[in-house]
Amino acid sequence: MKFVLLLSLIGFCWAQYDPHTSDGRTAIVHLFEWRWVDIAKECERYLAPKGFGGVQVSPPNENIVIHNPSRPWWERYQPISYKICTRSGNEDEFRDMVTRCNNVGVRIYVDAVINHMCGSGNPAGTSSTCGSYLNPNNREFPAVPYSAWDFNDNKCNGEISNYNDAYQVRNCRLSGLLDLALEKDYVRTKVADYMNHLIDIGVAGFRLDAAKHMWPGDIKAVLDKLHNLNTKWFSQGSRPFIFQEVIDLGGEAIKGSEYFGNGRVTEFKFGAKLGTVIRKWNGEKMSYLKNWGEGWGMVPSDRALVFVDNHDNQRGHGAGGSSILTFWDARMYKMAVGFMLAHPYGFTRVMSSYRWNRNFQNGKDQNDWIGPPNNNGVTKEVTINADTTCGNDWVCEHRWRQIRNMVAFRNVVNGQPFANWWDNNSNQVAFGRGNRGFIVFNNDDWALSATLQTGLPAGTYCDVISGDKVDGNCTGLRVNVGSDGKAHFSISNSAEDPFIAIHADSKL
Ligand code: AAO
Repeated sequence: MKFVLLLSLIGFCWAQYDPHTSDGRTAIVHLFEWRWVDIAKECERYLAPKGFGGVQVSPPNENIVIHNPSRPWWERYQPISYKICTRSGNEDEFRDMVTRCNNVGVRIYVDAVINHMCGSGNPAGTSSTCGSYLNPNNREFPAVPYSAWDFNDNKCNGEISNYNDAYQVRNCRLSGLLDLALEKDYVRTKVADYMNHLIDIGVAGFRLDAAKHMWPGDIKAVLDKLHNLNTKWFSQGSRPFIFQEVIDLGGEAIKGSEYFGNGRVTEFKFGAKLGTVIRKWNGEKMSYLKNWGEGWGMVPSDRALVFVDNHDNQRGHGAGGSSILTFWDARMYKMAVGFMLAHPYGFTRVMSSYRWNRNFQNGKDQNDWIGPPNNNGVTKEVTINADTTCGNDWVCEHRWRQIRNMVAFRNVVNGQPFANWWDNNSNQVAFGRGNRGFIVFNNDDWALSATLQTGLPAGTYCDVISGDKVDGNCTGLRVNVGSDGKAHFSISNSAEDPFIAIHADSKL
């Protein structure tokens, strides 16, 4: 009996659903297209001190080099080999990043592109980030090596055209990308070797790109071949954290739940619906968020990886549509990210982007392909300005005070129950997390003025949205909580950030 209990405890703590963050840290950040040398520095100078749990990095394996358009971000989703060799850096730089980040308690999660290789229409040659040969027409990738019989063309060599047909979605080509035959043990072994190489270096887990386009059983067969995490940083027997990119907004053949056995899934309803609510589209109101999470038809919290926007839907790729909020809509975006980080649902990922010149024609951004800030294809350094924001067109949303402080809020309230919900039947809402934190939003077109039960101990707290607690003082608003746990809040509808958040560590 005791043994069974112990086993199930181990299963819970060390399994593929656990991100293995240190000190109970609760959020990760996607440093989209960053170089490994910049991520290593960011772990040490910012992410560790601010309480971030980890980083999702762009695919580290060799990819095709596309010249028309010039070096798009999406070339990294067209693998040529499993050498660690991209515009983000080489294997030495990758190893150095993983070591330095782990040493300060920040984990690295790799975006693993294992469903396919490059697009079928690309010419043969050596246009790849490490110079490896490719011949898409013959389906030859000698640097792996893969050849014609390692692909699914015998099942389907056309495009996915019908998302109501699971067979097509998993055997045909996604956007013309050559679809690997993951039912073959040879292919599974090559993929697992790549992932094990990364695990041995010290990564904590993987985002499985295009998981919806792979059979859950094939993914499981690959995962079963994976090593435990490196015991230099992780406890014995730890399994890699797995989150699978499965877009399930409802109404298609494939359901996110089919993938729960393998790990977590990306919950795309989260950002699409939260964007609709904060934009007040379709008659949505923040008061409806009272039962946010499973109550809105989302997957169970302990199976969800959640985010407001991702690298696809912030530029019109993937799914979610026009309701998705991004840094371009900064005021609403900060509220959405603040809500996500305050709410107990799901494991949270913050997006960190670069700026590009958008060019909308008939509602579509013609520049949705533009790659990271660069000089002739060489990715620019992430420079840090005197005010701690980033230069060189790196947006660094994760460094925005409101977002960075809400990551800290989430850590402080970790494990505390959702509590003390209040709303005005419209777009003024508030809720707390046990007796550790409280947040109030005003997304109405009129002022908020209310005395609310915060659940917090009496005292003076610094609002972490308008400022910080510095040397025993608040640089922004103060909130006084009485001995009955109540506090008065006033939020103008024209405030720069119409929300207030206080927590145990922001108390004076
Ligand atoms: C590039 C070129 C292509 C070219 C290809 C090969 O753009 O023109 O044919 O190379 O030469 C990224 C880019 C692609 C790029 C690719 C490779 O986004 O443009 O192709 O790299 O360089 C589907 C997948 C999902 C995928 C998403 C983009 O299911 O896995 O498309 N995301 C990942 C990555 C992404 C990457 C890849 C996969 C490939 O995050 O960056 O692509 O490695 C429906 C389906 C979704 C489907 C979308 C879009 O969604 O449900 O599964 O996502 O369609 O096809 C409403 C619906 C919603 C629907 C949505 C859009 O919201 O409710 O269900 O509308 O119709």
